Amino acid sequence: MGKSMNLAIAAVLLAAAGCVDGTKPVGPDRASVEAGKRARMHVSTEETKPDGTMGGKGGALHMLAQGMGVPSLETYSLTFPATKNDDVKREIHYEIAGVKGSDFLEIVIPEGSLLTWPDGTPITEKDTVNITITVDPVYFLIHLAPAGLRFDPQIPVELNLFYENSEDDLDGDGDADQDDETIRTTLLDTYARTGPNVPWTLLPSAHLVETREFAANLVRLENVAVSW
Ligand SMILES: [Ca+2]
Ligand SMILES: [Ca+2]
Repeated sequence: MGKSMNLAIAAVLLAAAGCVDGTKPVGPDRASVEAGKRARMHVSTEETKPDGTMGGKGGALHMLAQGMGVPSLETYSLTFPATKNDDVKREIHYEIAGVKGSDFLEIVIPEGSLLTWPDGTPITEKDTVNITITVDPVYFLIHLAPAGLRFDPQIPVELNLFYENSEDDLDGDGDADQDDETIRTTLLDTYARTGPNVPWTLLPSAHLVETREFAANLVRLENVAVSW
């Protein structure tokens, strides 16, 4: 890495720190968590713009983050086999001291749903597909691979994402009030894209506002985010 790149990253981190000061965090823990989130966004994802927002259709996309102090997930990477001949269902939960907690994700691949490999080759009844779910540790963002694998639109995959453990201060002004609730109930949605250089587009889903859950149908493996 060249000196200019190091300087660029340092400048971005300084800018991020300035952002945190400007939002009047409620305490030092909040500030350090927020700084960590923003630093991570700038340094380790290829999906962010220089201002820390995600590239979205017609503007920035704000990804929903996990709340502070919420339990970890039981796993952040899950690989499982699927065939055309069986229903496959997998779940990822939160976990506290080795005990399974509330739901984070549920995916169902119905019998007959697997259609084509990413290169367009048909998936046959003899094929076994190893599907991998990778979960972002900070945001409600999952990567589904092999990206581009297609499902029969008549028998789509069912994906449920549960966000009861999300952050409450969605607008980042240091409180959790009606403004945040309005964002959650009216703007929050699911978005998808197949790779880092492709724009995010709305992924149609049902928003169960009361239970804080999104239910989407997938016709291909891609990246899915809960965002606004
Ligand atoms: Ca707020
Ligand atoms: Ca407020």
